[in-house]
Amino acid sequence: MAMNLAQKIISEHLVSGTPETGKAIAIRIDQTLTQDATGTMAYLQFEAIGVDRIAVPLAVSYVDHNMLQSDFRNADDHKYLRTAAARYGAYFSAPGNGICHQVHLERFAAPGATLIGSDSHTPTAGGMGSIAIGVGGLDIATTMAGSPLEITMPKVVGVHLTGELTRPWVTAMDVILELLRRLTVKGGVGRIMEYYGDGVATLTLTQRATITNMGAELGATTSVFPSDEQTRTYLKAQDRESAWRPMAADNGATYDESVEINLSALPPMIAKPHGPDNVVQIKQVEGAKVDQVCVGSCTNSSYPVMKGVAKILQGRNVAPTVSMTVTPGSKQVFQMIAKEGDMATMIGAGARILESACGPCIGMGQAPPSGGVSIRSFNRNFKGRSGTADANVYLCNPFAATAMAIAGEIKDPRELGIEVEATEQPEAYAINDAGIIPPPADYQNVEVIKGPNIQPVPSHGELPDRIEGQVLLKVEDNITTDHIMPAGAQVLPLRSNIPAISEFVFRNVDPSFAERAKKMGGGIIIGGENYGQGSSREHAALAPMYLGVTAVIAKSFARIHHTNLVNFGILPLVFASGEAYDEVDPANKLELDGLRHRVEAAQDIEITNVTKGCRFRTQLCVTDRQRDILLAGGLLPFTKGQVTS
Ligand code: MIC
Ligand code: SF4
Repeated sequence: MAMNLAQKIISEHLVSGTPETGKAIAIRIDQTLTQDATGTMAYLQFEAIGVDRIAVPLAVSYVDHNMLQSDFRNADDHKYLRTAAARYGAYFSAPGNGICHQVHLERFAAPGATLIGSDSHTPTAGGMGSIAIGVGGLDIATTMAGSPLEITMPKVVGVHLTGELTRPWVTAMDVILELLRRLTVKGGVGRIMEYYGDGVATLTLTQRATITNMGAELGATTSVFPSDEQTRTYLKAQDRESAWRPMAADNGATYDESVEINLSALPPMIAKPHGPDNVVQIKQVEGAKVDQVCVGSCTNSSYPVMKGVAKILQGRNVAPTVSMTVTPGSKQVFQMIAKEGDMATMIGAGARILESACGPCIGMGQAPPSGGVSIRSFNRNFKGRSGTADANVYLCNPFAATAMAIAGEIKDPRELGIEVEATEQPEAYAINDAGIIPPPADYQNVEVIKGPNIQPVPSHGELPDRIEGQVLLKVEDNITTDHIMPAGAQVLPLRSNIPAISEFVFRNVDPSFAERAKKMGGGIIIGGENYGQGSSREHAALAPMYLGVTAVIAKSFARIHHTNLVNFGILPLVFASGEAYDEVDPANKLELDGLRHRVEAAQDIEITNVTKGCRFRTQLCVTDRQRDILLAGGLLPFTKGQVTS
């Protein structure tokens, strides 16, 4: 049978199940990545499982998120991650090497490999032809401890690319913005986006990585490109040609759904506040004064992007009322643009150069002014994520963003009279892996060092037969994990301390949430469609669990958050009918009875609304293994049970 590329790679790694849409499958994982904001929990959980050595062929622990180090906490996390990597068998990428997805692409990603990462933008490596999936930290921990990854086989969507990106001011970013415009932030849920067609060969590897990176915003499980001569050229420039293998869908392969994009016809686009799918053409929103422009993030910080930005800034100035930041994605890129004079050009034009890290993308500094307009080449513009609650954040391609930094207002860059030239891929990147520390041979002697802010992972007992609790909060559609568990400079340093971070749950939605949850001894959350979209941060499940949240009842869930809820023993229940959502109100008292039997028998779960004296039905859409995880009280007790039995 002719297979598409996703089916091929999954079949090569299949451990159990049949790769048919909707069926549970387990796959062997070749590589894992963690970053520091999710990695401390992942390694604490790995330690709690009690296995002596990491069992996957390659694990890399990156430091790129928590980089402000305004006190000992970030630095202590880095030290813990470095010593844990050495002790258990992972590579450690020190602060300064760059953003995990960019560095992984450069130094480790391989065509045909499977990668899981405790970051939602792990699919960036799909640009290399990997099946790369974002998951919660606990899934990384159990995989590092030797378990395969269980997923529900997604649909495979064929994205047929025709034409070429030859129009001025249009980049790979516009391809994914166009897909977001058409499909929305939930259009990719339960799907793998697989790119094919004549347009593919015209895209360089870093352009492909921009597209696969932001496939996360579609809610897709992952996105994948074939591996071809473009892939080989990039790997050769990284001195890794031996990792290359050609990979493509078989002739005659079919897809569950298809979409077509003509690269030659795309205009420069922009996502308006406050969602990455709120996409229009730039010319439709011209006029507003711009306060800030940020170029960088794991979506747009490659060498060709930086070179292009410098060329636009050459001989020009950033408007005096605009604060422009530029973040090179990795040490390689940083070093190369420094050596080749592009950084001097950027500095001369008035740009502020930031270290290679996530930085403003996750609210670690550079918050815009009150009510300000920020134009970013990043992937998320959720309300408040920038650190300024009332800022208006727009997302567009890095060249258009640079043009707006010069213009000082939102403007179609094609009207500015500036020429923009394409940048060639370099023949050789500046490779210096001194900061990527391999695991030592004498690992038994390594002491794992935990600073005072690093607290043990909380866990709870088996699923009870009866739950009762108040509706603590009712929220609308598309609630993000940034709403549930905010990030930013104040909260990120608490990622290794669940009791402390739990105080911030829903802080920007309802500041009294944590206090109320504690007072009520826990309770239940009601959500709309696509509840928990966005990041992979398991803290958005773990911290509510710590506050006593026992169930989330929503119209539908985003994939990673759904799994994270299960992993921490919180029931993710789906309303059987839309009206039931309308009928349940905040502070209603709900009762769930006969739970263990219903979960075991895969039955619908009836809920009594004690306050209103009525009942409604919900479904628990989980795999058989997830039922067992829920019954055990979460993935940690479930896995520990398996390791010891
Ligand atoms: C993000 O972009 O939201 C993050 C910060 O990278 C998260 C991970 C985290 O919260 O630590 C993600 O995308 O998964
Ligand atoms: Fe970092 Fe932003 Fe990428 Fe998340 S989306 S990994 S915060 S650069």
